Amino acid sequence: MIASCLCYLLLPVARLFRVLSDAFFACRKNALQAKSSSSQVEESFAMAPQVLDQEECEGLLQQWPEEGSSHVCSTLSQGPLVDKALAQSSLALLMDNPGEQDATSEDKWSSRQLSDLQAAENLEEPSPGVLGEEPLPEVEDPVWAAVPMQTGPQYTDCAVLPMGFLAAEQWEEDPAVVAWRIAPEPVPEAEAPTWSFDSLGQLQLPPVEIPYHEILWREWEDFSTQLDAQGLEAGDGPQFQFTLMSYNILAQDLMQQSSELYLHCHPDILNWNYRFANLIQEFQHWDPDILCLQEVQENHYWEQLEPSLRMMGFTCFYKRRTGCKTDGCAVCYKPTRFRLLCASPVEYFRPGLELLNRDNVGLVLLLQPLVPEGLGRVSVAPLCVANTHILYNPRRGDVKLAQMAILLAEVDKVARLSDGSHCPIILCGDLNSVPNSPLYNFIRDGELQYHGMPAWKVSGQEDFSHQLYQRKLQAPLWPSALGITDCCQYVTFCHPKRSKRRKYSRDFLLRFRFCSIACQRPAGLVFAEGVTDTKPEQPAGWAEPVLEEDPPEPEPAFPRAVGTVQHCLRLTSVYTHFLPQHGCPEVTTMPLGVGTTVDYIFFSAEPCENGHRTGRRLCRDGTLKLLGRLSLLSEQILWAANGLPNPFCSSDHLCLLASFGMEVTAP
Ligand code: KL2
Repeated sequence: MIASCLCYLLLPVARLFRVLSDAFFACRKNALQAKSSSSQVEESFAMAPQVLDQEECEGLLQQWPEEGSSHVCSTLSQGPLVDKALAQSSLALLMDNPGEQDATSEDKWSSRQLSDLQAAENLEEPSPGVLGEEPLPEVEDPVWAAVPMQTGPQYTDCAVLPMGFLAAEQWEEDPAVVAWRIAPEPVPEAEAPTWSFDSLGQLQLPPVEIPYHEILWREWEDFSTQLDAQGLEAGDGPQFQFTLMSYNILAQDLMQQSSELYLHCHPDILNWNYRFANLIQEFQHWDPDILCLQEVQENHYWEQLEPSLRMMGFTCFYKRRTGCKTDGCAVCYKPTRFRLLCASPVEYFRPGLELLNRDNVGLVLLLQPLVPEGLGRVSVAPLCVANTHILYNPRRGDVKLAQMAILLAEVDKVARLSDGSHCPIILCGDLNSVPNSPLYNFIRDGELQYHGMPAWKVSGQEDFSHQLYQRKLQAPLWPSALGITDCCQYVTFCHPKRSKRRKYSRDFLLRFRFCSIACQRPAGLVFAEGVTDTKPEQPAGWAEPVLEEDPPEPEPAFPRAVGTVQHCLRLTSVYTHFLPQHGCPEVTTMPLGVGTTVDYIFFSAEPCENGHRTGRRLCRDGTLKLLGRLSLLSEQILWAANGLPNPFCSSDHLCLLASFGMEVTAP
């Protein structure tokens, strides 16, 4: 009886989900085909067919809650979902088994949970797909298989291969792959995922690591031979050189909580163990000296990432988000290149402050570069590395700004040298704000007039101008009790002497003139006629004790600017957010196929050669020199690879990688 009632209730909900997911698949497929045809590829970016799917996706997009399901604390076991049967059963439930799905699903998330749990119970049973006993129902024209595309002139640097091309023999013939395969293996053989299992000819990946960088080719841009303002090459003179990667690796829990964002992906490529192997491969391939990760799930960090990164020669620091969030930020560095001077985890959550009630975090390290012995007796300044993942919510720019202010205050403290200046700084991570947004410009220009600005404008992620109620930023943005000035400095670091001196006002101190202690003659007081020979006259009616009244509020320890925030770290971005050779924007992530930049590597730069900031833009000839960067990709290229994540890039973000040189000076 209860079961049949449940069936009646849940069946329509499940059907609705299926219709929506079908519509979404169709919309993805249409857009994919449109994007991959050569005629479309040749169109200008302004005509990019991202408009094609907009209407179709609108229905789905409208369903997004303000913060998605980020409040949900998943209790689902994160055990390894490596089993093929499991992946296939969830695929079958998701795509082609409406009957089974309808019987158990309340919504798309619970249907996935149930299928995962069911499959987990059946782990012992042989997988039908592998043994060929009962082939899975055929999926017509799978949307996750990248559509074969004609390689136009725009794509000469981009070897996008359709899935069907990924036959083992072809990989084995490729010398790049041979070289790749003899590289040290980070993942033990037993844990390596096997993905050449589909008897239906789909997802026939070879059982070897796939050199993703050969699939989605990313150019290394070398600036080391470019002349700077003084006419010197960036690589001139003795230098300490290092590389830094910033990468949002997509926490498995967050992915499952926002599963509607990943319907375009084959479930197997979303499997954590598959993704983990790919991510490790990426770290190994680019081999950075410093690795700044976001969305690092705590259990994955301790059980897999930290041990693997340690084996690769990294020392790692981790800061989990507050509250019930299971992910956080990690900063890893090579102890052969740097010595740790200090590590400072940063929590943005402040109890009792509505503005800072979110669970995002940052992590700031101060590293001493270790100069190679060949350079003789020379010294290099310490390097401050800050990594963060700022709040996603596109409406809450006020929160994002306050979080950034806390990080900047921490960086100011950690990077401050004894003379008040700062050592070289790298600030990177996922800022959930787009280029040239007020938050971005604040970091780059050092100043933002925020008073009266609608909160949604701060990050530039979405346009909410049509909405009736718009939260506006009011001055002061955060209360003085936070202990951070409008210059994004901790109060104690801002006016240490002044704040001590002005702890009590003159009026307050004057009230102690006639208290009994003040009227007692000190024992050793020198007698000076007319000066120390008289007793102070206590006014008539002066009541003692003087401290009956509440002492007045201490004066604000620091002045507050009106509606402006500033910072004095001179920062500029490694990336320019534009691909001149393609004539289109760079992309670091593409939720639902829409490419955007939200990840950054900012670094210390000096003002332009005329001594003051021209248009508040900075050039790159400071103590930290940008020597090169790994180019980002365009939305079009990523579309051709079925968006992100795809079989080769296992996160919904691209990694950012830059090479720097630091001046070396004689002691
Ligand atoms: O944009 V992100 O993805 O940097 O890749 O950071 C957040 C979002 C991450 C941590 O909160 O979870 C994702 N719609 C889409 N994505 C969301 C949503 C949402 N409503 N909420 C959180 N995230």
